[in-house]
Amino acid sequence: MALANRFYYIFFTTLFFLFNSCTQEPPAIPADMAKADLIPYPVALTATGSSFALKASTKIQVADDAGVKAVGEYLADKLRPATGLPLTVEVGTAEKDVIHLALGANDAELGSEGYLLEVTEERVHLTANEAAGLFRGVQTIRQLLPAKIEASTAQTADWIIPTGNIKDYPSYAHRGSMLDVSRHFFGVEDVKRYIDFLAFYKMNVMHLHLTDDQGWRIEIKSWPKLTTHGGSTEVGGGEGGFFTQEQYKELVAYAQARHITVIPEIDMPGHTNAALAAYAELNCDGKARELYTGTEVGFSTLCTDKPITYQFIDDVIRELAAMTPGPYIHIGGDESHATKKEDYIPFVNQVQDIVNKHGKQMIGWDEIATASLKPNSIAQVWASVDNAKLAVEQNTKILMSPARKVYLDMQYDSTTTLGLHWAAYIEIDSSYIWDPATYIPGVGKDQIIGIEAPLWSETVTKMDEIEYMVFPRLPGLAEIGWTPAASRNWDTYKQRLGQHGPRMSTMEIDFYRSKQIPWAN
Ligand code: TNX
Repeated sequence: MALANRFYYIFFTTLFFLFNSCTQEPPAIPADMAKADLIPYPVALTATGSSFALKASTKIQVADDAGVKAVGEYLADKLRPATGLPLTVEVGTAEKDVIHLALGANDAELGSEGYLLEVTEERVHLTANEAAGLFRGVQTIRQLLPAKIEASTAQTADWIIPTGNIKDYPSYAHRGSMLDVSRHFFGVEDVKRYIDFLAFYKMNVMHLHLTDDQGWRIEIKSWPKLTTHGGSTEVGGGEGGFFTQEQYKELVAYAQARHITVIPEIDMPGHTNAALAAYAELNCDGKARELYTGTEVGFSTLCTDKPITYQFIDDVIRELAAMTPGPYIHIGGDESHATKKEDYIPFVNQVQDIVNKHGKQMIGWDEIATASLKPNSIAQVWASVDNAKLAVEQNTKILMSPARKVYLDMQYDSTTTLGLHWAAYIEIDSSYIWDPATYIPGVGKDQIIGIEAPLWSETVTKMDEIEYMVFPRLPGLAEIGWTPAASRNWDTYKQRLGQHGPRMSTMEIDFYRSKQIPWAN
């Protein structure tokens, strides 16, 4: 070839390749959605073997609806830091290079929290009946991406989502966790992080145990000493603390933005030493109690035959109900060993009326089933099968929190240094392998609104310790609440949980590395 010809040949082939590399998409990377380590596992999933890639040009397109836009912004906030991509959120319905969020799934089976997710090489299409369903579906999108997506700084990775179709909705309407902020106080930032954990596993209830013997943690403007005095210490004698009403409203709004309902609990008539220390008149003998920093239970009681007691409860419930968009107020009612049974029952009946008067439904620990419950009240079963049966006989629905399975303050085994073991040692398999619908003979799925996992905080003092007790049991409990019993399987679950190790590490969660789990690196 003559020199000039050779030059032209090289020049044009180079141009050809340059041109092609600018206009042609790289081939999609093969990926198998069926191998995705989703927790909770979806109701139905079909993989199609390819992938959708996030690129600099990818947009998040949303329906013209405030709730949908908010979910779009939430998704962008989750995906931008690690990918470094702009992921602009805009109203639109492009067919290519978009994650599209829309309402109008038109599928009654999905309910308010279900979603349909369709991933092709061209786009991700998420639909639901309500914004809550889109929010749950967005958690699936997060989990379909590489674990590094959870990093707070830019990472290098193939940002691909495997192609396929998912149809998904929860088994139980109520899937929650309780945090005891009374025995040790945890502030706004810790509770927000806890709420984010719940959101990631598609849970929808944050129950806050706001008062107990050791501390009153919610400002009540008509009874200010509850917090100024009653909130001034905690187990072990630390300085305690409390939420102002402004801070509390901020938490409720933070949860609401994640389609999570906050259930506030004011425990009574027992577990009330902090209130009895703040106000002498709430005691039968008219003498204020000393603040308490130990861990005994069952020694305190409100004076159930004094009118001021009911004035006090009415004020507290009124102020709390005004800050509570959700349907429930939790009144505790557990372990009232210092209250006579003949006083306890009329007390609970009267408190139920007060809660209803302020437009809310009452929830209480299972002991409340010994009173006359309204059908719209809820008994949270933690210990007593007899109380569960009493509730069912009264047509009252049950919230399942059996201590031997779901108590997050129970130690994993005899070597765990944090926590207690009065109910059981609860390793990951034990926590996962049970079914709420068959756990109590005579109490079936129709009588159960859902499950809730409490973290009592006698031994837990800071966020790292919360994380160690909650993880990795919470993901499994979330799966029990969401995934149909027939699709739950310990052998496949432990593999998926193992793959969540890097995800939890990226989120800087200090989790317990149980030997039962094949942790991925
Ligand atoms: C029992 S469960 C309690 C709490 C304790 C917990 C410790 C329940 C309704 N009451 O007061 O903190 O055990 O595990």
